Amino acid sequence: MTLTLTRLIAAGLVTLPVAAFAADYMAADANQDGMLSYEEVQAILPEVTTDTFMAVDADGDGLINADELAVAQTEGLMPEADS
Ligand SMILES: [Ca+2]
Ligand SMILES: [Ca+2]
Repeated sequence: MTLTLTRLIAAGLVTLPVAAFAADYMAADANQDGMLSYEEVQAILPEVTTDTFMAVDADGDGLINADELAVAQTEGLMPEADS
């Protein structure tokens, strides 16, 4: 059942509601350094503003690491990852 739904979504035949949207953070990490830059986040989540990004980037290094992402998801700043 799940596999069938996945295939329909992949084929563009089924569109999930916005609330069910899940980001693929692994795919978003374009340079595969294990962190997400603002540009990488924007590629999958264009609605994330610089203000949101800065709020998520707790240590202010300009990159979101796994810990910062986990906190952001808990606080609802970023959608849950697609796993
Ligand atoms: Ca990266
Ligand atoms: Ca950071």
